[in-house]
Amino acid sequence: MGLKFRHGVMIIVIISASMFSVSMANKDWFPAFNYTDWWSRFGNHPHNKTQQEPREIVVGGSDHWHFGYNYSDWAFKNAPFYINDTLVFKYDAPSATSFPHSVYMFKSYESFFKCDVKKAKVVASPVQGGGEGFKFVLKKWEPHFFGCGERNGFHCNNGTMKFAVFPMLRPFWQWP
Ligand SMILES: [Cu+2]
Repeated sequence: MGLKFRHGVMIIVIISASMFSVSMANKDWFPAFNYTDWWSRFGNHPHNKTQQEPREIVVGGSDHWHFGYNYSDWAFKNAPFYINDTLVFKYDAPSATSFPHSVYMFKSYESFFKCDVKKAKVVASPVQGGGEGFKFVLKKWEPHFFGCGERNGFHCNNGTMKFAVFPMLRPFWQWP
């Protein structure tokens, strides 16, 4: 009886372990999510109580917000992002020589994946990216799906102007 029970538990452990590895394999769809980061935050580590300052991050770095730059890759390389960090979207206002861009936020991963701009809400119009840029503060502990809304999703799809961010709770100790 006891042996059977233990056997059953082992099977459950194996199944959940394999499910975990499946979800790990799928984590590419959400590049900004960092598992090791979770461990450093909630694991049992000695730490000092220094709160790190929120960052202001220019989306795309010196490339700013334009057609054809791989923003998913950018988000992956610049992760982790934290709550109260500010994303700065910089793009020129529409002119004779530049294409208009904008910032939309998708409500679900599905609409983000398809660049379904009809199911997204406008967070910045084509004229809001000039000067210091449009600033978006990551206030909520939830996935944020950003994309350019221009040309009915063409910039988002073909121009790879899309990325996802899951802001983390900022650690109370110094980052190594
Ligand atoms: Cu665009």
